[in-house]
Amino acid sequence: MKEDVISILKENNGSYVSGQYLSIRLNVSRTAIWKYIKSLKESGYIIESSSKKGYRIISSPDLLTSDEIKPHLITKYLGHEIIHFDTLDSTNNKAKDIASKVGANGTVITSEEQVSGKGRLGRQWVSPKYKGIWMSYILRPHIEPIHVPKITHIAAAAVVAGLSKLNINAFIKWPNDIIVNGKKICGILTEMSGEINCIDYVVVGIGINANLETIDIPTDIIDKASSLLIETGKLIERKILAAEVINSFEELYEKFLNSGSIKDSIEICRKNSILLGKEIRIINRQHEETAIAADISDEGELIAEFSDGTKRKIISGEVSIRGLKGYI
Ligand code: BT5
Repeated sequence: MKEDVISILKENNGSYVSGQYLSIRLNVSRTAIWKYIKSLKESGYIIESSSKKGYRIISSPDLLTSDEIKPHLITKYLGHEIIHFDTLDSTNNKAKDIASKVGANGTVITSEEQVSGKGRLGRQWVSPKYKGIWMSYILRPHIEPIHVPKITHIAAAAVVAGLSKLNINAFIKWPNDIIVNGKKICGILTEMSGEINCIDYVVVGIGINANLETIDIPTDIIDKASSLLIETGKLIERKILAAEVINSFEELYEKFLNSGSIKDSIEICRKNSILLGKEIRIINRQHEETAIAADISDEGELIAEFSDGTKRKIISGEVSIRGLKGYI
């Protein structure tokens, strides 16, 4: 209901809307409207109240709600339904829960914080309140499960493209880390449910450290993790960046669905790769090898070249990649 009040106030572009009009249109009492307005003010909306004229909106907070993100979307379906939470364990878990019931293709789950944000292989993802963009997309592609890892490359390319709209130059540490000034500012976690030949749903989770400050980052990861605020010195409008990433994702994802190829995404991944040409350690369980990151194939595999000149394709998810001297 609060969302409906905000939509009506926004429809009126800063002009006054009477309490009576709101109460008739939403079929609730004027006291209820007053309570919604009070709660909206508490969550950061600046709303002017006049006993004669009613209410008018002056400004909106930077929240990851449907109302705040949707006006900036140019998508055909992605984000047309945004389900927003103040707090969650993990947006990926919530998205999987919703997808296993009715969640439509293109539904986006956002949360202001995650108390058990997840990385790959059961790792943790730090997700403090109001500081980042913690979002997951529900997708129902008609593709074979073997192609699902490609969606991580699409997401990585979409984050880089979204950041470039804000004039932020970012790099990709294949396959799922986004890097600014040598530090990780975003991670991607793609999960799926289905059978051998058929996907029920895919959930793409994207976590972007927008406005984290140094004290928000645990000391054990401070040497490799950072935020856009720390690296650029500028406060990021999370709703705008979230919308830009959603817009870029749908465009690249549609190209994939229509052509069966992720060439456009891979082009972005190659151009912005932080690994290509560098010496890397390929860590697969206990086994560790050194190679040069020679290329990324059109299918998204990392092509590693070994000292004897042989090359091998590495599939994302198979290994961890580290720079020779540290994280990159
Ligand atoms: C990832 O895993 O990078 C995937 C992260 C995906 C997070 C999103 S947020 C929305 C959605 N909902 C979820 O629950 N998850 C997704 P991985 O490559 O395994 O990296 C995890 C490692 O990154 C951790 O072990 C830490 O070392 C480091 N890390 C943890 N939190 C971080 C943060 N906020 N920023 C940068 N690095 C972090």
